[in-house]
Amino acid sequence: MSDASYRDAIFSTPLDRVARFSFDEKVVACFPDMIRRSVPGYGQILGMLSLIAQRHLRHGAHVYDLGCSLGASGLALAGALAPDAFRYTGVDLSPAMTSKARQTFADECPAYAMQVEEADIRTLEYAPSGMIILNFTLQFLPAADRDALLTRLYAALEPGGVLILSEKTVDADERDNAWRVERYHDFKRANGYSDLEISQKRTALENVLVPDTLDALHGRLKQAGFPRSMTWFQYLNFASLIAFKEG
Ligand code: GEK
Repeated sequence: MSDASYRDAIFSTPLDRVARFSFDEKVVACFPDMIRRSVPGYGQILGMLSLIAQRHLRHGAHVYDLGCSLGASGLALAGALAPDAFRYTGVDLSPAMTSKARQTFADECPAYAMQVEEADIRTLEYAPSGMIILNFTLQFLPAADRDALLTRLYAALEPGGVLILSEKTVDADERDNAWRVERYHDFKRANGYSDLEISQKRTALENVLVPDTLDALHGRLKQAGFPRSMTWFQYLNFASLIAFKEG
């Protein structure tokens, strides 16, 4: 059994003071299990990436995957597209994530042009790209840094390029928000998390993951320069948006 299949039990024992969540070795070891059981629709979003790429990506164009973690989006693209269809660069701040992602690409898709960089996506110099994927990453940046990053990504996209932005969201209406959060906790319970794990993870993510409303996300894309964006996927308090740079 590869260590990628370890079950997430990070918040299963009572912790005196719940530590702030971080993307360290412990998280990397169980990350695929954690994200699959914690993010409603994660698999469906990955599955659609290659279909979106087939429609929007020029042959051989460059793709960024920002906050790539273990490179799941890159693997999804390589699983569906030919080796010469695209060039991929995954970027992540966590050395534990980038070294594992590099190894995975070398093992799983050696014929593909897959690069992984350890860098802060806020300060990276971006090369022109046909598609930029931000799957569940913008939410971890300080709110004050989000607009500036999206503006730089708009500039890096080639005409006709697309940005995929997937995020945990919050509802402006308190009652709607409470309903979504409660059903989300039901979803996690049904996926085998205990009440203790759910509440400890929630505490650990406080002030680390600060979600926007869907309206705020569309507003951020507009201020960045995107003339058009739409929510193409929503499942409870998780959503994926696509933004188009006109060609
Ligand atoms: C997936 N997209 O599997 N610069 C670079 N990376 C960062 C930064 C930053 N400033 N801040 C956070 N990260 C992935 C899932 S996980 C989402 C993305 C989650 C990285 C961080 O190290 C982590 O790997 C990733 O963003 C967020 O489709 O765990 O909920």
